[in-house]
Amino acid sequence: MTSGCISSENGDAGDGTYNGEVEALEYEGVKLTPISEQRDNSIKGTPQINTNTYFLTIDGMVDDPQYLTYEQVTSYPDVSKVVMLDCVEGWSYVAKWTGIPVKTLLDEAGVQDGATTVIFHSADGYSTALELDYLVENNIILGYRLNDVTLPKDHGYPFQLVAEGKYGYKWAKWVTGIEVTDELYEGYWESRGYNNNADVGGPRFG
Ligand SMILES: Nc1nc2c(c(=O)[nH]1)N[C@H]1C(S)=C(S)[C@@H](COP(=O)(O)O)O[C@H]1N2
Ligand SMILES: [Mo]
Repeated sequence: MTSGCISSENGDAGDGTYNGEVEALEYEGVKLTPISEQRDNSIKGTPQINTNTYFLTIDGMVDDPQYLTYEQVTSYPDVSKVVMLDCVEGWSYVAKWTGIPVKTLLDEAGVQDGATTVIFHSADGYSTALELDYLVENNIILGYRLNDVTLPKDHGYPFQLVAEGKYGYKWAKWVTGIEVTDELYEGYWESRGYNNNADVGGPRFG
Protein backbone atom coordinates (compact mmCIF):
# COMPACT_ATOMS: atom_id res chain seq x y z
CA MET A 1 0.00 0.00 0.00
CA THR A 2 1.44 3.37 -0.94
CA SER A 3 0.24 6.85 -0.12
CA GLY A 4 1.56 8.39 -3.30
CA CYS A 5 4.08 10.32 -1.28
CA ILE A 6 7.57 10.12 -2.78
CA SER A 7 9.34 10.83 0.51
CA SER A 8 10.59 7.75 2.33
CA GLU A 9 10.73 9.74 5.59
CA ASN A 10 7.16 10.96 6.01
CA GLY A 11 6.70 9.92 9.64
CA ASP A 12 3.17 9.13 10.76
CA ALA A 13 0.94 9.21 7.69
CA GLY A 14 -2.22 8.89 9.82
CA ASP A 15 -3.17 5.61 8.12
CA GLY A 16 -1.42 3.14 10.42
CA THR A 17 1.91 3.52 8.63
CA TYR A 18 5.10 5.26 9.69
CA ASN A 19 7.78 6.04 7.09
CA GLY A 20 5.74 3.88 4.74
CA GLU A 21 5.75 0.75 6.92
CA VAL A 22 2.80 -0.69 8.86
CA GLU A 23 3.20 0.20 12.56
CA ALA A 24 2.18 -2.26 15.30
CA LEU A 25 0.02 -0.57 17.95
CA GLU A 26 -0.57 -3.69 20.03
CA TYR A 27 1.58 -6.75 20.70
CA GLU A 28 0.79 -9.79 22.85
CA GLY A 29 -2.21 -7.94 24.30
CA VAL A 30 -0.20 -4.87 25.30
CA LYS A 31 -1.12 -1.45 23.90
CA LEU A 32 1.95 0.25 22.39
CA THR A 33 2.78 3.96 22.29
CA PRO A 34 2.67 5.11 18.63
CA ILE A 35 6.07 6.35 17.43
CA SER A 36 4.53 9.77 16.72
CA GLU A 37 3.74 10.07 20.47
CA GLN A 38 7.14 8.85 21.67
CA ARG A 39 9.41 11.53 23.02
CA ASP A 40 13.02 11.48 21.96
CA ASN A 41 16.17 12.86 23.47
CA SER A 42 19.65 13.54 22.16
CA ILE A 43 22.71 15.54 23.15
CA LYS A 44 23.18 17.10 19.71
CA GLY A 45 20.52 16.16 17.19
CA THR A 46 20.31 13.30 14.73
CA PRO A 47 23.48 12.03 13.04
CA GLN A 48 22.93 10.82 9.47
CA ILE A 49 24.17 7.25 9.14
CA ASN A 50 24.50 5.62 5.72
CA THR A 51 24.12 1.88 6.18
CA ASN A 52 25.82 1.24 2.82
CA THR A 53 29.11 2.28 4.40
CA TYR A 54 28.31 1.62 8.07
CA PHE A 55 30.18 -0.92 10.20
CA LEU A 56 29.44 -2.05 13.75
CA THR A 57 32.72 -2.66 15.56
CA ILE A 58 33.03 -5.16 18.43
CA ASP A 59 36.41 -4.97 20.09
CA GLY A 60 38.31 -4.62 23.38
CA MET A 61 38.66 -7.81 25.45
CA VAL A 62 37.60 -10.20 22.68
CA ASP A 63 39.47 -12.91 20.76
CA ASP A 64 38.13 -11.98 17.30
CA PRO A 65 37.18 -8.32 16.83
CA GLN A 66 34.17 -7.99 14.52
CA TYR A 67 33.33 -5.43 11.83
CA LEU A 68 29.77 -6.11 10.78
CA THR A 69 27.62 -4.50 8.10
CA TYR A 70 23.98 -3.56 8.72
CA GLU A 71 22.93 -6.58 6.65
CA GLN A 72 25.11 -8.92 8.71
CA VAL A 73 23.75 -7.67 12.06
CA THR A 74 20.13 -7.84 10.91
CA SER A 75 20.44 -11.30 9.36
CA TYR A 76 20.85 -13.14 12.68
CA PRO A 77 17.69 -14.64 14.23
CA ASP A 78 15.78 -11.76 15.82
CA VAL A 79 14.00 -11.38 19.13
CA SER A 80 10.96 -9.18 19.85
CA LYS A 81 9.77 -7.84 23.20
CA VAL A 82 7.59 -5.13 24.67
CA VAL A 83 9.66 -2.78 26.80
CA MET A 84 9.13 0.53 28.60
CA LEU A 85 11.69 3.32 28.18
CA ASP A 86 11.87 5.59 31.25
CA CYS A 87 13.80 8.83 30.86
CA VAL A 88 15.04 10.44 34.08
CA GLU A 89 13.30 13.63 32.92
CA GLY A 90 10.00 11.94 33.82
CA TRP A 91 8.52 10.68 30.54
CA SER A 92 8.18 7.13 29.34
CA TYR A 93 6.69 5.04 26.56
CA VAL A 94 5.96 1.39 25.81
CA ALA A 95 7.07 -0.08 22.50
CA LYS A 96 7.65 -3.33 20.67
CA TRP A 97 11.34 -3.77 19.95
CA THR A 98 12.92 -6.24 17.56
CA GLY A 99 16.64 -6.83 17.40
CA ILE A 100 19.60 -9.10 17.96
CA PRO A 101 20.70 -10.24 21.41
CA VAL A 102 23.96 -8.52 22.37
CA LYS A 103 25.12 -11.94 23.60
CA THR A 104 24.94 -13.30 20.03
CA LEU A 105 27.35 -10.58 18.89
CA LEU A 106 29.65 -11.04 21.88
CA ASP A 107 29.77 -14.81 21.31
CA GLU A 108 30.92 -14.24 17.72
CA ALA A 109 33.74 -12.06 19.03
CA GLY A 110 34.63 -14.39 21.92
CA VAL A 111 34.69 -12.47 25.21
CA GLN A 112 37.90 -13.00 27.17
CA ASP A 113 38.03 -14.17 30.79
CA GLY A 114 37.85 -11.37 33.33
CA ALA A 115 35.72 -9.01 31.25
CA THR A 116 33.01 -7.30 33.32
CA THR A 117 31.73 -4.33 31.36
CA VAL A 118 30.48 -3.50 27.87
CA ILE A 119 30.76 0.04 26.51
CA PHE A 120 28.46 1.27 23.74
CA HIS A 121 29.86 4.04 21.51
CA SER A 122 27.59 6.16 19.33
CA ALA A 123 27.94 8.21 16.16
CA ASP A 124 27.14 11.48 17.98
CA GLY A 125 29.99 11.05 20.47
CA TYR A 126 27.68 9.65 23.15
CA SER A 127 28.63 6.57 25.15
CA THR A 128 27.32 4.48 28.02
CA ALA A 129 28.25 1.18 29.64
CA LEU A 130 26.50 -1.79 31.22
CA GLU A 131 27.60 -4.87 33.08
CA LEU A 132 28.25 -7.94 30.94
CA ASP A 133 26.16 -10.10 33.31
CA TYR A 134 23.15 -7.75 33.03
CA LEU A 135 23.28 -7.90 29.22
CA VAL A 136 23.53 -11.70 29.11
CA GLU A 137 21.09 -12.58 31.92
CA ASN A 138 18.34 -10.30 30.57
CA ASN A 139 18.94 -11.20 26.91
CA ILE A 140 19.31 -7.49 26.12
CA ILE A 141 18.90 -6.73 22.43
CA LEU A 142 20.35 -4.23 20.01
CA GLY A 143 17.12 -3.02 18.43
CA TYR A 144 16.56 -2.18 14.77
CA ARG A 145 12.75 -2.31 14.49
CA LEU A 146 10.40 -0.19 16.64
CA ASN A 147 6.70 -1.18 16.61
CA ASP A 148 7.66 -3.26 13.52
CA VAL A 149 8.95 -0.19 11.66
CA THR A 150 12.62 0.21 10.65
CA LEU A 151 14.13 2.22 13.51
CA PRO A 152 13.57 5.87 12.51
CA LYS A 153 16.62 8.15 12.20
CA ASP A 154 15.79 10.28 15.24
CA HIS A 155 15.26 7.13 17.33
CA GLY A 156 18.76 5.82 16.71
CA TYR A 157 18.95 4.29 13.23
CA PRO A 158 20.49 1.85 12.60
CA PHE A 159 20.71 0.48 16.16
CA GLN A 160 19.51 1.42 19.65
CA LEU A 161 20.32 -0.62 22.75
CA VAL A 162 17.07 -1.77 24.39
CA ALA A 163 18.31 -1.55 27.97
CA GLU A 164 15.15 -2.77 29.70
CA GLY A 165 14.93 -2.01 33.41
CA LYS A 166 17.49 0.81 33.04
CA TYR A 167 16.87 4.56 32.70
CA GLY A 168 16.82 5.97 29.17
CA TYR A 169 20.42 7.21 29.24
CA LYS A 170 21.57 3.57 29.04
CA TRP A 171 19.62 3.13 25.77
CA ALA A 172 22.47 4.12 23.43
CA LYS A 173 21.22 5.23 20.01
CA TRP A 174 23.18 5.31 16.70
CA VAL A 175 25.47 2.58 18.09
CA THR A 176 28.69 2.19 16.09
CA GLY A 177 30.93 0.37 18.56
CA ILE A 178 30.69 -2.25 21.29
CA GLU A 179 33.81 -2.43 23.47
CA VAL A 180 34.45 -5.08 26.11
CA THR A 181 36.53 -4.14 29.15
CA ASP A 182 37.34 -5.09 32.74
CA GLU A 183 37.37 -1.48 33.93
CA LEU A 184 34.74 0.79 35.40
CA TYR A 185 33.42 3.14 32.72
CA GLU A 186 31.31 6.28 33.07
CA GLY A 187 29.45 7.36 29.93
CA TYR A 188 28.23 10.77 28.80
CA TRP A 189 25.54 11.31 31.44
CA GLU A 190 27.14 9.07 34.07
CA SER A 191 30.29 11.24 34.07
CA ARG A 192 27.98 14.25 34.58
CA GLY A 193 26.48 12.89 37.80
CA TYR A 194 23.86 10.36 36.74
CA ASN A 195 23.89 7.00 38.53
CA ASN A 196 26.03 4.39 36.78
CA ASN A 197 23.67 1.54 37.72
CA ALA A 198 20.58 3.36 36.41
CA ASP A 199 18.00 0.80 37.58
CA VAL A 200 14.51 2.16 36.95
CA GLY A 201 13.11 3.10 40.37
CA GLY A 202 16.61 3.42 41.85
CA PRO A 203 18.63 6.57 42.41
CA ARG A 204 19.01 8.92 39.45
CA PHE A 205 22.11 10.67 40.67
CA GLY A 206 25.31 9.75 42.47
N1 LIG B 1 23.73 8.35 21.03
C1 LIG B 1 22.86 8.79 21.93
N2 LIG B 1 22.09 7.90 22.55
C2 LIG B 1 21.19 8.31 23.47
C3 LIG B 1 21.06 9.67 23.83
C4 LIG B 1 21.89 10.61 23.14
O1 LIG B 1 21.86 11.83 23.35
N3 LIG B 1 22.78 10.12 22.20
N4 LIG B 1 20.13 10.05 24.79
C5 LIG B 1 19.70 9.01 25.75
C6 LIG B 1 18.55 9.39 26.58
S1 LIG B 1 18.83 10.45 27.88
C7 LIG B 1 17.29 8.83 26.39
S2 LIG B 1 15.99 9.15 27.44
C8 LIG B 1 17.04 7.90 25.24
C9 LIG B 1 15.84 8.35 24.43
O2 LIG B 1 15.61 7.43 23.41
P1 LIG B 1 14.60 7.83 22.23
O3 LIG B 1 15.06 9.14 21.69
O4 LIG B 1 14.71 6.69 21.26
O5 LIG B 1 13.25 7.93 22.83
O6 LIG B 1 18.15 7.81 24.37
C10 LIG B 1 19.40 7.70 25.04
N5 LIG B 1 20.40 7.37 24.07
MO1 LIG C 1 16.91 10.44 29.15
